[in-house]
Amino acid sequence: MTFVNDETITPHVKAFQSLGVDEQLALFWFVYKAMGSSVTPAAPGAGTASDEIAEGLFNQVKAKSQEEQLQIQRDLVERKSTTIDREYGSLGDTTKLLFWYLLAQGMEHGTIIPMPFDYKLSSEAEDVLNQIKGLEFNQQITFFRDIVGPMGAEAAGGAEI
Ligand code: 45D
Repeated sequence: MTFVNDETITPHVKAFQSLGVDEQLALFWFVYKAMGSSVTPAAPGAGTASDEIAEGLFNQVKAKSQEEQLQIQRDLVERKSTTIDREYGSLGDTTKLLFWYLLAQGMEHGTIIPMPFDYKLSSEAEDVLNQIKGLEFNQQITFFRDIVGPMGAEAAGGAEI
């Protein structure tokens, strides 16, 4: 496993976080698309506690209207203190990643609000996308963890799962 120096990732994380909410969501989507099949949970449905928790939270989002689904994702990015954001905040970073992965899959399967088909990234977001594409796989994973970690809200005294 390659040693990943966090300092190489920090500028990319900062660049990502400096974008507007919708741009962050859109960029995250394009990154997911760019990764293609290189990311798949090792054993989908393996049934660990954290898998079930990610799925449980995902199912809550899936049950909402498309508008609410979008609002929930915007709230996560903006770190609002909603119920879902606090539940999200109690997850460990890998579980958070899995949750976003499930959302992206839901977008592909038509159960989560899709990207508008004509959505164009700003040139700033395009730059960040290219930076991320240029990272090695391990660095990309570190980048994702750093992005999804601080999203949502602080869990009220709960330990991370
Ligand atoms: O109308 O160790 C806009 C695991 C505009 C396994 C919009 C893993 C307006 C264990 C806002 C754009 C697999 C977990 C609409 C590791 C508008 C493990 C909507 C790795 C509709 C390492 C935008 C997992 C929307 C990884 C809805 C690396 C955007 C997972 C939504 C990576 C974007 C997951 C979403 C990634 C993006 C998920 C949901 C990159 C999700 C990206």
